[in-house]
Amino acid sequence: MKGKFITVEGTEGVGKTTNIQCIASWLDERGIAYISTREPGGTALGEKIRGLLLDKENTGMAASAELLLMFAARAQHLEEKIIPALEVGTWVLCDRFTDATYAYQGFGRGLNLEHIKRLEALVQGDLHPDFTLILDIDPELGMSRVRARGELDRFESEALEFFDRVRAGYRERASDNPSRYCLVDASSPLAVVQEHIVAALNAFVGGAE
Ligand code: Z5A
Repeated sequence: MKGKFITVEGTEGVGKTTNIQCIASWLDERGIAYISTREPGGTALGEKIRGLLLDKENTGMAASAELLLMFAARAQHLEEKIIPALEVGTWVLCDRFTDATYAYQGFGRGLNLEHIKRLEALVQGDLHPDFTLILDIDPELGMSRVRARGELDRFESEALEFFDRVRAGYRERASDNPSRYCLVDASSPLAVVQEHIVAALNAFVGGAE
């Protein structure tokens, strides 16, 4: 029996970390075995790559280098952690995955979406998340939350227009494939956001049974 693969996405400060805890509690309540992980990162090698990607000193990083580093970290993550877990029936809860690559490197940086698709096929084969939660927020509000938290990383230092394009990318992907994605308005109070998330998870499990 294969585990289910759940991913959580959105622009900066949208509340992924906060709401992943809500999903983890939902899994705990049902006695579902899972691992919680993140991208870029999730393995020792992946976390080193994450360090390179987020380091503000790497201002001159080419967009294509950024893209390849994302997929390098992902290849390691899949082989070392995600696939072995799914194969023994453990669910995987992942903070960002390939939708982020389409949104940030594709829509945000303007890289060719067909190139991303080819890398996706090379690295993942036909493995895709079963359910993707996209937390949606006006980037200006998200960035005000992030700024209140402290120092900004290389991505967080981008202009608002960049995050507008990233957001548009996520919304387009969600509307193209409504059966896999659930788009939740993340500007609402946390309790309301979490009510929507729990309803979406219940519907996902109901549909998967
Ligand atoms: N990236 C990429 O470009 N391509 C890829 O393929 C992948 C990633 C996989 C690192 O990701 C970067 O990698 C990311 C995209 C790029 N860009 N950046 N930066 P990350 O996920 O680690 O970084 P992040 O998006 O900045 O996540 P974050 O900073 O941890 O934010 P968050 O998890 O979404 O938010 P949070 O920490 O849960 O919440 C932020 C604050 O808002 C916090 O104080 C909360 O208490 C508050 N909050 C949350 N929800 C609410 C509500 N509903 N109301 C009020 N306040 C709230």
